[in-house]
Amino acid sequence: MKVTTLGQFIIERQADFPYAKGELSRLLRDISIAAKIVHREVNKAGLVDILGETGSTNIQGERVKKLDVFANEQFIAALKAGGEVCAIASEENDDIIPIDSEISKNAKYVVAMDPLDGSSNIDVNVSVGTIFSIYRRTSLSGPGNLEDFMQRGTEQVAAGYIIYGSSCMLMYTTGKGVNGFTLDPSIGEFCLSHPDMKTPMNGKVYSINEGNYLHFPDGVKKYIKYCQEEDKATERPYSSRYIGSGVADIHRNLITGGIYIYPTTTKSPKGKLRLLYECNPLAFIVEQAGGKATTGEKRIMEVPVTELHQRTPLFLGSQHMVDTAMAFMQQFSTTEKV
Ligand code: AHM
Ligand code: MG
Repeated sequence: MKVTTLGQFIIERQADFPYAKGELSRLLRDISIAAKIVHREVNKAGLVDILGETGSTNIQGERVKKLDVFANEQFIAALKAGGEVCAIASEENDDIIPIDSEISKNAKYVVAMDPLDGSSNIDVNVSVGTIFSIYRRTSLSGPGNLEDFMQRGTEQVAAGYIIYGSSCMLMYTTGKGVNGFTLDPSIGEFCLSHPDMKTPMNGKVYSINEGNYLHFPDGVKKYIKYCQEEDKATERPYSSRYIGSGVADIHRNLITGGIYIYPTTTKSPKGKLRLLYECNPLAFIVEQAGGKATTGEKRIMEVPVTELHQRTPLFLGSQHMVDTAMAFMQQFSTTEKV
């Protein structure tokens, strides 16, 4: 059986980007290196009681870091060392990180990322993930600036996520479909396991934090009730599955078919999730796999980006399910427009 590693695959696909001269390939490689390091630490998270509590000093005399802080530092370090990006935006940093170094002086890209999404799940041994989004810079030279990130999701040149789950997987797209790689720990390589991945047009899973039910827009409440009704023709009721770790919920739904919703609530009137480094990259992946991603009203990737940490409601997954949920939104929600 032929095994294709991520490195080989990227080289083979480089011809898709004749103008990119390998920079994008190197950037993806830098991300995969940080992912392996974070994977190693996530795997050891349960040992923290033995090796030292977060914030304490471990046996080597180093401060034990929270994993989300550690992940942030690893990705930033890998991207800086690679020299292909001129600025980074991260969920962990209030402001962008401009990069001003000799090796990055010709860098063409900026990266927005959520280094460890769903980090409340680490302490309970549940999957977490990293989400990343790559844009071509709009500034001309020098370190990147905030404006470089104020681009719609449609301008992404690549996006992906890593899921630190029962296996560690890296999924990415450059706008020519989605390919998934599973880390083989025995050789330390991501190997192509899900080539040209497609998501089903329909599914039987809905994923939403129903604890917030009373605070949802009417359209969402009605859609949830629709999912729960008995109907043979559409194989309802659907199953409710919510891990509370976005990458894990979305990854499962991508494979089996399903819908993930994080709507506006009366407590979070703009939604909870972030447009730049959560919703846009996930939307790019899901669309490239044949699914759909909207705010409940319009396409996520066309929402103008005006703030680094901008929030948006998200309806994402199998096309038919997203269409149905949007129809409920249109019919029942008149006051919650975003
Ligand atoms: P985070 O970036 O602070 O981890 O928040 C994002 C996470 C998603 O992974 C997950 O789907 C969602 O927030 C869960 O939120 P809630 O606990 O409100 O349902
Ligand atoms: Mg997050």
